[in-house]
Amino acid sequence: MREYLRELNFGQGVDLSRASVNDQYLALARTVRHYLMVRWLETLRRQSEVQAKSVAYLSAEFLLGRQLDNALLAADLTDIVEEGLSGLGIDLDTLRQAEVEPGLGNGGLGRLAACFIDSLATMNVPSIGYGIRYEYGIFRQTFVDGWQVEKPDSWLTLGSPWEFPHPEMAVEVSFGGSVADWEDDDGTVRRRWTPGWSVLGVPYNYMVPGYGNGRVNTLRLWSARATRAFDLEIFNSGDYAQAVRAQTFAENISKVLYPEDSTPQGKELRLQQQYFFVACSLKDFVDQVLPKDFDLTNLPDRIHFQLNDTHPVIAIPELMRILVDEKKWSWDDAWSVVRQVFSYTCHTLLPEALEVWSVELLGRLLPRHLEIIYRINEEFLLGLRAAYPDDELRARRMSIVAEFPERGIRMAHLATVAGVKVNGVAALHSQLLRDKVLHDFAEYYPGKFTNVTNGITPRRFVRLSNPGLSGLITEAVGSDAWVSDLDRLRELEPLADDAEFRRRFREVKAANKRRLVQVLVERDGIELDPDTMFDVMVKRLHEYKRQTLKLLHVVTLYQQITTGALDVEDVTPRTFAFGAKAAPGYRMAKQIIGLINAVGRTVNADPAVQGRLTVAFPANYNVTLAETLIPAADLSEQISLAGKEASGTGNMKFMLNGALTIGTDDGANVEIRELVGDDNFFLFGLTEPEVAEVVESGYHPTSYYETNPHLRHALDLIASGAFSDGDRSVFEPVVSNLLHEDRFLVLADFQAYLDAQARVDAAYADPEAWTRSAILNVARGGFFSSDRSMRDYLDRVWHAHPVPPIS
Ligand code: 73E
Repeated sequence: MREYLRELNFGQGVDLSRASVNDQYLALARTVRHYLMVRWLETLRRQSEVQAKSVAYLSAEFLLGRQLDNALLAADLTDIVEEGLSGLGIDLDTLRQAEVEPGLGNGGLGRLAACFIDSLATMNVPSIGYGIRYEYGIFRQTFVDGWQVEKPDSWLTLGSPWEFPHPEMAVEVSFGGSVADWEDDDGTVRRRWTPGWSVLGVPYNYMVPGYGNGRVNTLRLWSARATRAFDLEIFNSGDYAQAVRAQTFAENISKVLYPEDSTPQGKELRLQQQYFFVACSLKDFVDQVLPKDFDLTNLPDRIHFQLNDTHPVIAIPELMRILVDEKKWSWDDAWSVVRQVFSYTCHTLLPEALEVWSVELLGRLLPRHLEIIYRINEEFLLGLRAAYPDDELRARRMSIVAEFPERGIRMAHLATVAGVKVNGVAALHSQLLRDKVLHDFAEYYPGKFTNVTNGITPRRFVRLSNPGLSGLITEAVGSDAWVSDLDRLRELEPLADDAEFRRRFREVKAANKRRLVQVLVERDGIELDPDTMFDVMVKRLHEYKRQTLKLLHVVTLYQQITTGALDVEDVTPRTFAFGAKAAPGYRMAKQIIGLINAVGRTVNADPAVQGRLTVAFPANYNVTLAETLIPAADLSEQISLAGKEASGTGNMKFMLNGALTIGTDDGANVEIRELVGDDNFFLFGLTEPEVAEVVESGYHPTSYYETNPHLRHALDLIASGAFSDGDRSVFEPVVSNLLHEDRFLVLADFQAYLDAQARVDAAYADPEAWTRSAILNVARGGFFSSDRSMRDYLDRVWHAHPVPPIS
C-alpha cells in the first residue's frame, strides 16, 4: 500500500484526502502495472534468449474489456489489494467501476482475439498481438424514444493507465504514388515504388498477463501520426491551416473503429487502416523483434502470422514487397518464404461479407501491392489451368481478381492461395467452407483446410464474472486448477445428482440474478423481478441472428394473454432481456431495435401481463455488461438461421455459466449440443440442408402467415400500430420485409420455435431437473476454453510450442 500511496502522490499528484475515484483508480492501475513490469521485462528477455517460434496474431479488433480485475487475478493480487485498500477506507469495487472499457472491437471477432491472447499468455506461448489503437472504439449506444442514437466512445479521456506509448519506436508507412522500372547497380531491372504520402505509426504496448504463471506477453497497437517532413514542409511555407489539416488527415487513420460487424466496409479509410497496421507490424517484427542480422530465409522457423479474417490480408503482398523490393530477393525465393508464414481464419459464411477491394481504389492507394497481387494471381492461375486444362469457368471462379460487378481483389482468395492453412471457427462452419464457400479451393488444396472451434477465456468469463459459481467449482474440484485446465469441470458431473449441490448451484444463480437486477437499476433505471426466468439474447443486431424471432415469441404470448386465449396464470413468469448494437448504417437493424423497445414499452406498462412478461433492453451492451448479464441467465437464445452463424461465442459463455440453450443447429451450437446431449438442449428449426432445400424450391413467407394463426395474430398486432401509438407506418418496413422477403426464414422456423419454448416452460417447471441440466452444461463445457482453441491452432496450424518459465 505504500506503493499505492506513492502512485497517488507522485503519479496523480494528489493526496488521499483529495483524490477523486478516478485518481484512486489510476493510482491502483499504475501500482499493479509496476508489479507486472518485472515479469514483462523477464518474459521479453527470455524470449530473445530462447529464440523460439512465435505467433503473431494480426487483428483489426481486440475487444479487451476492463483490464484492472484481470491484471489483479493474473498476478494473484486481488485479496491483498482489497484488504490494503479497505484499510485506507477505499472500496476496491468502486475503483473497478471507474474503469472505462477499451471497446476496440465490434463483437465476437474482436472478443475472440482478446480471449486468444489471454490464453496464449496463460499457456506460455511466445506471441504478440498486433492491431490498431483506435482513439474512438465501438460507439456508445443510447436510446431516444426507443431508437438507437450513437455517441462517440471517448475511452481515453480520463487517462489510460494500461498502455505504454513508444514514440521513439515509430515506423513510417507509405501510400499512393506510382511505380516504375529502374535499373539496379548490377543491371537488373526492378520495380520501384515512389509513394505519394506517408504517416507514422506509433506503437502502444499493452501487457497481456498470463494467469498465475508470471508470464506477460505483449499486445502492440498502432496509432497514426503525421510525419515530421509532412508538417515541417508545410509549416515552413507558412500555411499553418494547411499544416493542421495535414496532421488531421494522417491522424484520421486510427481515429475510429468501423462499427460494422459481419459485413465489410468498402471504404478507402478502412483500407488505409488495414494497410497501416499491417505494414507497421511487419516492419516492427522484421526490424525490431527479430535479432539484428537475422537471415530472413529462416523466417518460417521464427514466426507464424495468423490473419484474423481478411482485414489484415494485405500483409501478404506487403511481405513480398519487403523481400523483393527492399531486400532484393528473387520473386521465387520471396514467395517460397511468404507461403510458409501466413494462415487465414475465416469467420463468415455470408457471401456478401467477403471483402473485395476495387482495383481502382487499391491501385490508387497501394499501386505496388496491386502489381504484386496480379503476379501472385498469374502464377496461381498458371498452376490452376495446368491442373484443370479445360475449365475456364473454374479459373474465373477461383481467380483472386474478380471481373464483376467491377474489377476487384478478393481478399479471401488471396489469403487462401498464400496461406499455409485456412480454418473455419466451428465444425459446421469449416465443413460449409469446404463444401460451399471455398469449395473449389478445398478441392485444389486438399490439405489446406482445417477447423479450429472457437473458445472463450475461463478467467474473465467464469472466474472473474461468476465468483459464486467459481467458489462452488473450486470446492467441488478440490482446487482452482480448473481455471487453467477447464476439462477438470468434468468432475462436476456426478454432482448433478447431488441434491445439496443443486441447491447451492441454484443459490448462486439466484444471487447472480439479484446482482444483475441491482446493476440494471443503477445503470439503466430498469426494474426487474429476480424470481422470473431470465431469458437472454445478447449479440450484435443482425437479421441472420433473428432477434425478430425472439420478439415474435414475446408478441405471441402478449397477444394470447391480452385476448384471453391464454390464462395468465399458466404463463411462466419471464424476463426477456435483449442487448444489441446495430451498425449505424444498417436501417433494418435499427428498425428492429425500435420495435423491441416499442414492444417492451407496451408490454411492461400493461397490467394484464404484469409480473408475467417483462422486456428489458439495456442500452450499450458491452463486455462489462456481459460479465454480469450472462451469469444471471437461465436461458440462452442462439437462434440464428442454420448455416449463417459461423460459430458464436456468447453461446459458450452462457453454457459455462449454467444457462440452458434454446438454439438452432448452427455454428458451435452443434458442438454444444453434442457435448451436453439432447436432453439438456432445446433444439429447434430447419437444418442447414433443409434451409438450402427450402430456398432452392422457392420460399414463400406469406404461406406461413396464412396458415399459422399465432404468427398471423402477432404480425397483425405489430402492423396494427399497437406498439406505435396507432401509427401503422412506423414498423411497416419490418413487417413487410418478413412477409415478402424474409431472407433468414424467420417465419419458416416460427412454429418450431414456439414449440421449443413450450418445452422450455415445461422443463423450467421442475427446478431440480432444470438445475441438473444446468450443472451438466457447466460440467461438459470445458471443451470451449480458448486454451483448447490455442492447443488446436498450435498443433494444426502454427506448429509452435510453449516455452515454460525457467523456475
Ligand atoms: O459467428 C461469429 C463468430 O463467433 C462471427 O459472426 C464473427 O466472428 C465470431 C468469432 O469467430 C464475425 N465477425 C465478423 N465476421 N464474423 C466481422 C466482419 C467484418 C467486420 C467485423 C467483424
